[in-house]
Amino acid sequence: MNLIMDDSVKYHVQDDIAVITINNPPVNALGHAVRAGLVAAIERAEADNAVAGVLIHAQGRTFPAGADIKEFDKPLLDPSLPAVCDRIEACTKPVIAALHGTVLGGGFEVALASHYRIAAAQAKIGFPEVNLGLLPGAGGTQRAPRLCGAAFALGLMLSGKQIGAFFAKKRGLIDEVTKGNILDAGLAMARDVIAKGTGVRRTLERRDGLKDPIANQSAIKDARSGIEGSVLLAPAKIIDCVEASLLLPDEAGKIFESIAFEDCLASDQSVALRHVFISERMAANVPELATGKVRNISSVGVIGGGTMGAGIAVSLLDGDLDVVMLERDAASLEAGLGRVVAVFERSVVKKRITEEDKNRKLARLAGTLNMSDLAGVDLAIEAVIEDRAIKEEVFAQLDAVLKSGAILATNTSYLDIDELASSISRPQDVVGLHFFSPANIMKLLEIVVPDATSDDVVASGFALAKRLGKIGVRVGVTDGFIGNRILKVYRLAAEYMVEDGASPYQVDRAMRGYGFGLGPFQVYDLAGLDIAWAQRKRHAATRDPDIRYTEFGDKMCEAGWFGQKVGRGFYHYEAGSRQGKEDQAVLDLIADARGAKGIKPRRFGDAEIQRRCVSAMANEGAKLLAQGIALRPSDIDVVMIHGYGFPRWRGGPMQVADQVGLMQLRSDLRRFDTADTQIWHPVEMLDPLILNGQGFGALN
Ligand code: T1G
Repeated sequence: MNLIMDDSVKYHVQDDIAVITINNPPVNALGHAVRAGLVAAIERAEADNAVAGVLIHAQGRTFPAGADIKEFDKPLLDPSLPAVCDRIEACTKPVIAALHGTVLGGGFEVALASHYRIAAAQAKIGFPEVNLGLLPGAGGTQRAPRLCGAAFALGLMLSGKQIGAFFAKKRGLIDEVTKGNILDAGLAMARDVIAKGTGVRRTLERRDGLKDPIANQSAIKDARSGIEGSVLLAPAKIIDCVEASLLLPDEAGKIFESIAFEDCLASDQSVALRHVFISERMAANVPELATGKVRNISSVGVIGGGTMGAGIAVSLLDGDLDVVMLERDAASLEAGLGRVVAVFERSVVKKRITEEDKNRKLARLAGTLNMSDLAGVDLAIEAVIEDRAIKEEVFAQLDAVLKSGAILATNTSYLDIDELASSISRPQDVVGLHFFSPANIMKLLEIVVPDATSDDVVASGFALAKRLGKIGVRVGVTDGFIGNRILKVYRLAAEYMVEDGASPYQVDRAMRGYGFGLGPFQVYDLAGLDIAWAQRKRHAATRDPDIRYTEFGDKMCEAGWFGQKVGRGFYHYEAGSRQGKEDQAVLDLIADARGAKGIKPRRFGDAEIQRRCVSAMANEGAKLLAQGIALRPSDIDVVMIHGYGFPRWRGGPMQVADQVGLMQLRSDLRRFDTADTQIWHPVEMLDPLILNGQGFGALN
């Protein structure tokens, strides 16, 4: 007898087993229809005398990968996921869950609420809720510890990491693992359970993981000390819930969990983290995909084997692409190839890859001194020094040798790519691929689209980003693209405050307190003060004399204080140490610079420092939107989080502006704005949004 609930949950009886099939692509998220379908199916199976057991499995690439994240910002419809899990667990006939793909969050909670679990050998299991500022809110914090103990459950829930099926079995979370077809194996397990008459086996009634209360209590203690000082809400709530599973009766534990879940769900942190999850995926939706045809890229020429060139080569080899590195002389080529080999050797030592993996990847790497050896590549990426004349020369040579249809990419961080493209015969094949250092680690890739570039090339850029495991963000041509343009105003905000009385060390502390790993002046020391100095000098002739200019940075560079690489910048570094010490000489230099301008220093509170920096970033973000450089506000958040260390749990400068409210943002900007600073002058586009009671989110 076949009964269709709706497409997302199907029900049929095979022999005496009710087979419930979840089918909600792409990842069988447990949206409302699936939840309602599951409850209806369980009730149908229970009422059907021909049914002796129930099998839950999923079609497509995975068993449910969790609750539907896109439903969290809407009123949640019944049945809730905790209710679905309770209904499955309460079923009077044994329920077997057959797991494959990435069984995550609520998906694994459905499995835990089932009475038996079998997984495909390749299946991955995990509780990634903490990455969304949430906790396993459908009984996971109560049921998991009963099977695997508090320590392992906490490890899974606080890390958000996935584990393999065999490991999950070893830890008692899974009963069986099959190398065969998961549906067949699930049916076989159901028949076996029915035949043996082992019946229902409710996880909440299990005590396998609770046999050693001492160990469980110390796991709670260790976990608490492990998050000491953290501002994140979810990890603390997770520990509270797992502790509740040890101390409270079943129902009370579940109620405790659901209250904690609601607290997390409503928190700004979770709203921000969910925004980031969706924004990371939305960034790939660019207009050129509708018309652009992705070109095949299997071989890539990398011009320049310096830090960036070598990192890009590693990333391409990790993407199983063939790479030819070109350098201007044998010594540079040897050094460039050496850098690539060194990265893989370090990964072998750290057991991230095997010796075989390393050899397989390096077998795809070649080096050359002859541009003509790049004639056959599908893509060429130049990563030579940031000098326009040299880059134009490289592009001219590439234009002369590359096959028709090859893509020419530049890794420039600042230069005008429209000009670079117009310097060759095929501007339609030019694109900016702005990697971030270290290029084999950083997930962000700014895909810069000059005016003449074809949709095929843009679409190919995004396909490459996906292949390299990067998050591609579409950017129009402007000085500094999205990230460096916002970094520039962030730095100006920090420098203005220092000239007005704040210490660079206080500004760094305030921004670390805000959630950045490093403050702006520590980043200056890391990157090198001379880089920005060279840029300021490059723009000196065109600088607007009416706009405020702080001199203390130039004075430090004139003194040779370029940062970590010379042991001295805003901080002083002992030989071989990356830990900077505050330096009175820097404070004296700044005080002299103030004195020279007659500036009477004033005090800044940390909150004002944070608000001045973040509001300047959001304002610049709005300018980038108004100029059409950025497609949507969420792209700006993705760039700042993945490229510039903006704290993920705050969601990015545009998300923060929405949480603060654009009205508040505008009044802050008006308060900070002065005639000689542009960075806080409110952008006009704020007004209509405020008028309509909207936030930047309305533009996503
Ligand atoms: N809800 C809604 N949509 C989802 C989704 C989810 N849970 N997971 C993925 N998608 C969409 C995604 O937006 C994209 O859509 C498409 O699926 C492919 O995803 C009560 C509270 C599963 C490992 O956190 O980690 O359960 O962009 O591009 O790289 O305790 O997606 O194509 O339109 O990422 O192969 C817990 C989140 C939820 C898992 C696949 N679960 N997902 O990675 O593909 S909270 C998660 C992932 C919860 C309960 C709690 C990954 C993936 P589009 P993709 P992928």
